[in-house]
Amino acid sequence: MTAPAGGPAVSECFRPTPEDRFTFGLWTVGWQGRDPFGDATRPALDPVETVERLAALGAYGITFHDDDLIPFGASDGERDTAVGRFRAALDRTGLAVPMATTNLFTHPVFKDGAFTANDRDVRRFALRKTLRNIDLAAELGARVYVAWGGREGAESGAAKDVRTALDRMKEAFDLLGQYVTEQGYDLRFAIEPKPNEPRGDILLPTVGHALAFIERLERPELVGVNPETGHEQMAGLNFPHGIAQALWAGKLFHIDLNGQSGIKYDQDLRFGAGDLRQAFWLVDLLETAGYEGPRHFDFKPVRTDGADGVWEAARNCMRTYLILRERAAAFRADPDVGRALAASRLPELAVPTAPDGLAGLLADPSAYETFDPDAAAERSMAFEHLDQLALEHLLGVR
Ligand code: XLS
Ligand code: MN
Ligand code: MN
Repeated sequence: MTAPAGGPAVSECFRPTPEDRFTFGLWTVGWQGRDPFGDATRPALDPVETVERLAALGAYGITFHDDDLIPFGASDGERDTAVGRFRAALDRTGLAVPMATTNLFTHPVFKDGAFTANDRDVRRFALRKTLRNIDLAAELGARVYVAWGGREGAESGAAKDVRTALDRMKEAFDLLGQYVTEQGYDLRFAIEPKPNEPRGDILLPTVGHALAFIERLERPELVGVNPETGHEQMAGLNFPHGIAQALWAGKLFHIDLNGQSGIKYDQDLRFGAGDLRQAFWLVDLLETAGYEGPRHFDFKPVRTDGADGVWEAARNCMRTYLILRERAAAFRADPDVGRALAASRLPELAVPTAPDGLAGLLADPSAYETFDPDAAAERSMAFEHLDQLALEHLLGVR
């Protein structure tokens, strides 16, 4: 993957292939640049063209909201035509559909939420809309169904009884779990947390909130998380740490990769923009922890650019991931790093604290009676050297 001396130019390296499992949402490259202050700056994209372009760039798959593919309110005939054209493009290109999701936020009917709208009729409609698209997702071979509750939230305290809303949220996921079980679908759910935008405050705002919620469900094994880089960073959180905890809990069912510069609106920059150091540690984590799911990019190509910028940004998301993968592997393979990790006592963290149990701990005088805390406090952890080694690998000077 790296440019060897006398080998191909760097621009020829880091070319993705379907084995890299890169996927994109139809709505990402398809974003027309409409924002709260301005109209679209680009024309609509045909999903068929998107499939063809992404396949040519070396992507593995494509994902969609129901309404990205089938306009809201389309007739059955229009629906069949849209799905038929899309499926034919998938067959032609070999692109997979590993994930699908529901749009429960654009139509004004969802202005107060979907699964937790105060209005019961809206909740029932939201569930039926979701179940309908789950059938299509299963038909197209998706294994993960994402649930982003963008409108599940409030702007004012009295407007939402949060404990009761969580009862309704649980009811919805229990029904969805029952449905896929009864249909025999090989499909699991991934909740996508986000702290705010479009609601002032959104329910299940972080990975931690979602993980705790999942354990209260009837079928917790069917539900995991789909964390997005920028969403955790909008809350000032460390994204690789959140991902590590999701992996630790066996709940990283899917991931949305993008870029974000600090605590502000959801920027959805291309992957690697924003906090590059967190991107480096994230790739290091995904590649060493055995995560086998898709590397899904959920970003918005900058609205200043035309189609050239759209496809270049898609290419760059994948290229940057591959560059960081190579940089992280170089960091792990460097003998100086091995020595620095040992000096920082990382191997010791993997040793259980009390392998001989509580009795052994209580019976060991070196653990307390003869332990010299002042001497232990004097040992340097040598983290500075370790961190500089990582930075230099990231910068490509080692
Ligand atoms: C919005 C979300 C959305 C989900 C899918 O902020 O990222 O795009 O990923 O509904
Ligand atoms: Mn986002
Ligand atoms: Mn997302």
